[in-house]
Amino acid sequence: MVVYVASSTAPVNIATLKYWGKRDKILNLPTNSSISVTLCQDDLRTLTTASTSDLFENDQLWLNGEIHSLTSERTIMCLNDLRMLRKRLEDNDPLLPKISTWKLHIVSENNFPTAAGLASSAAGFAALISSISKLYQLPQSASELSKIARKGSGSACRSLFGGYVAWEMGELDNGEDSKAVEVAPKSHWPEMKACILVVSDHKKDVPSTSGMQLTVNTSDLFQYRIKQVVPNRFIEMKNSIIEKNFEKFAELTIKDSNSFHSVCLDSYPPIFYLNDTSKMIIKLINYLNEKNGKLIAAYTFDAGPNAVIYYLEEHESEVLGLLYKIFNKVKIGWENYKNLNKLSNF
Ligand code: 2P0
Repeated sequence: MVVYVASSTAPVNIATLKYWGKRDKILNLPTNSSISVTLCQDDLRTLTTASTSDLFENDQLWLNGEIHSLTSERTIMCLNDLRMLRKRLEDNDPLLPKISTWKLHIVSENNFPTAAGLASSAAGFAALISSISKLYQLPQSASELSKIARKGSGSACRSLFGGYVAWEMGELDNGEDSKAVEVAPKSHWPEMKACILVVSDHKKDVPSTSGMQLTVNTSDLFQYRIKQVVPNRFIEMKNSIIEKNFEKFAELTIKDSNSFHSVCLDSYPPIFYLNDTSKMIIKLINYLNEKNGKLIAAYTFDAGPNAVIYYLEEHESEVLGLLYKIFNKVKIGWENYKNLNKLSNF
């Protein structure tokens, strides 16, 4: 029995300029470009092993120990693309083993709780694409592969890279120019730190895919966001990363989180992802920045109440110290609100 095996990891990425809205639901083509920061691989990543053999009867997935069939439309699209690229290699090189028609077995594991509301589908699809492309020995670049990962889950295209990543929305209807590119590697700005505050590990009320369609179809504010706000912000945020200008990066990150949650609220019926604890965190970070007379921390929230806080290493004790003071000692709830209102007395 011959089995070919390859493994790969992909990190979780957190958008600082949010992807929200599709212009093509099948190909996952976005209505705006986005930017993300990839979290440290050691902390949050998916590890995937892909294997193939002529004896395997079905495409099969083991996700965190549970067996799943690989039958979702999005996954099938990704597998078809990868098999087609392998087939092309096989057609051009008669010495290559003909494995493109064999079934695949995929074993995938997250080193973080899937229920923590972190973008697990992004790391999951990126690791899937990356491990199979390794198995098939595909020569395609990370940007080329990101177009396949995008079809699995939009944000997954950004997890093909480490560091600071842009997803260029592209203009073409076939999606050939809608891909992820590196803005800067992690080593460019190693002082940047991220802290995740898990406010709730419940499944989100409105899944991203249906939430963004509701926003596209019903929010007036959304048109303003994608036409008047994001195009400039995309350029400015990339520049702030290249110039390592934390204050600018923080301002844009905070504003874009606010803008994204505003278009959610402007959807009809409205979508609420933030809860009272999220709002306390916003207030806390504003307090911290005001107290310092400059921005030393930025918050961002995805499609859920959990916060990601970005800060520079030199301010770690200040940022984490305050978060610890507020959230680790007091039971989360109304008491915290009262504490927060008393922050100026600290
Ligand atoms: C992002 N989010 O840029 C934004 C911010 C959530 C809020 O990408 O339908 O899971 O699979 O393309 O990628 C979540 O959306 O949606 C997301 P699909 P995805 O990270």
